Amino acid sequence: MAQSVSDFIIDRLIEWDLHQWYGYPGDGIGGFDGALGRAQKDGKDFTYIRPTHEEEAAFMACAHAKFTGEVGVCIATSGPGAVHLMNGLYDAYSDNAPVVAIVGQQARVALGTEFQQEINLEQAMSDVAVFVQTVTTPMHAQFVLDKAIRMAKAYRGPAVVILPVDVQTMDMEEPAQEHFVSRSGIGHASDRLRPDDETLARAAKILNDGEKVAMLVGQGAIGATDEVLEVAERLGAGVATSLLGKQVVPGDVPYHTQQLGLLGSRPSYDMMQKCDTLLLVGTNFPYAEFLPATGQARAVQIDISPRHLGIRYPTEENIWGDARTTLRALLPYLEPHDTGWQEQIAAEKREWDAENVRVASTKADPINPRYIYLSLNEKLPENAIFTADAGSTADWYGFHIELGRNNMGSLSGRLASMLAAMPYALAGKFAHPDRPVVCTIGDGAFQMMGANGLLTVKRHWRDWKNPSFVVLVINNGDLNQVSWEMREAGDPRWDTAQLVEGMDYAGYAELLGLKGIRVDAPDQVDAAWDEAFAADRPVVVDVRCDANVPPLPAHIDLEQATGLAKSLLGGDPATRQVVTHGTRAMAARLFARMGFRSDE
Ligand SMILES: Cc1ncc(C[n+]2csc(CCOP(=O)(O)OP(=O)(O)O)c2C)c(N)n1
Ligand SMILES: [Mg+2]
Repeated sequence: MAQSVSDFIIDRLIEWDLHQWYGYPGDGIGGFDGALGRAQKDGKDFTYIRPTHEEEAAFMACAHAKFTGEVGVCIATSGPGAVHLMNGLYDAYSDNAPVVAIVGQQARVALGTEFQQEINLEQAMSDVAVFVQTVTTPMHAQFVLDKAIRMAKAYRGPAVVILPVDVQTMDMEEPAQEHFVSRSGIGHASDRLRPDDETLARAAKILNDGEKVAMLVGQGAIGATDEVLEVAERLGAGVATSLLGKQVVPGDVPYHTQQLGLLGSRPSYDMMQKCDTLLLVGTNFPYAEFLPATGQARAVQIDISPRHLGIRYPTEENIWGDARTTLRALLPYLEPHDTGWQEQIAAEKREWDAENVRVASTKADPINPRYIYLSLNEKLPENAIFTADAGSTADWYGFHIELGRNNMGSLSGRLASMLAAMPYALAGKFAHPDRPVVCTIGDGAFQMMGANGLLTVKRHWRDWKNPSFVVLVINNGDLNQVSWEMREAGDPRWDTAQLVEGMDYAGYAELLGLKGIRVDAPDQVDAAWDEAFAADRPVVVDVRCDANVPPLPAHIDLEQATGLAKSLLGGDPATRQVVTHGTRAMAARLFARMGFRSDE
């Protein structure tokens, strides 16, 4: 049988060293699906996972890219399948993750005819895709696929290959050496970009002149942990990380103040307010109010994407380079600094840690969600992969989880999409089946797609080398993050929109043959983690949490406090509890700072 265009694409993906694909079938991608089935039978070197929704497939491809550094691959049918992919593709776009989507389309003759399941995919995808192209003939397939993979990697985003159904089954043709035809090859260019010496010397001069250097490190520095630490030590700097860059700096580094921003720490905030020099590494942190004032700090930025340089703070030196190579090249130029500033930051961080423990230990009804994370942080296996969702789990992850050198962690960052925690966790597991995975997700997001994700767990967990896959459901009966956002904006929470219908999450896990652990009281939390991590199968830990514990930032500004007061006066049904627990939490912060336990 001659090689079809679909057979060719499958072989070419493998030649590009891409072996983990996520997809969902349909007749618009039918010729490709048929080829996939044959290729699997022939033992070709790829794994095709079909989750229960195309959106999950796209998030899984994005997370695969994040957890491996490779290009993620997802596949969907034309029309509705393609549209379902889009949220995950936007996630890849937003977090600079390279993904290739292979999307079916109706036959070429049907384009623009309003045929069933025919939409203008090039137009629909054009906002999200770094490259989008329809394959028009067999000869065209090689170029389009090669360019898509190359563009995804080079521009760190989703590239979309649209494959009309009639082209899918045509015999492949080798691109000819003739007018109009491009013959393409395989392989990415190295992105180890070493800046020139003059640039490095200018940047070093700024950093050497600084007496209070703050570093803000993002996901662009993943893989550069040693270099980040060496530079920080040399400069006597404190280091804050973005949420996506959390894993770059191990939690036990004393001057790592963890995150900056609404779900960040006070020492991160204070460091930014007091520093005289700022070094941004691989981060596109957008929140101006948490960065130094204009003119307060001289700043240097390092980024692999030139479009991200100089756009968040008036940086003096913008260095186009990858974090690892650039920091390595910069080190010989850097002079040793006094460690007083760094020690001061470490002392503030220790205080913050103690305060956080106290705040997390305050009473709640029935369980303080912060305590769950505090305990989880203690029990987290050293090589676990951690995911959080867009709700309050993102706050608790920011406030209470410190990743170690061998941990990885991620979430839908800039897009901040609900439901991503589950496909992220699944992709983490498929990419690293020997590692424990912890998925933390709100009950709202669990009902959106987490429950479906568990069916994929049910289908595959027996194939995993290490079956440890722990799903924490924050069972608060509420779309809590938004309830708090509403309160801060001065609107009372309203049940019609905010209530999450209760269900038995642990029971659901048991129904699927997994393990379910129900936690109703604070004294069950620690033991629940021990049980979950010792289990011989995936586990759902269903914890009944208090929805009235505020995910308070380290600093509540006057506007937020006024909004909260207005919302409570406006008839928020939980006013009493919010006041009780909110006050308790605030009091805990104050008492903690003064060295008391709030419940003493
Ligand atoms: C796809 C999507 N829809 C809506 C939102 C807005 N949103 C952010 S958090 C949140 C509530 C999440 O509720 P839940 O998953 O129960 O988590 P909780 O905050 O209660 O822990 C909503 C509606 C979003 N970020 N993404
Ligand atoms: Mg909830």
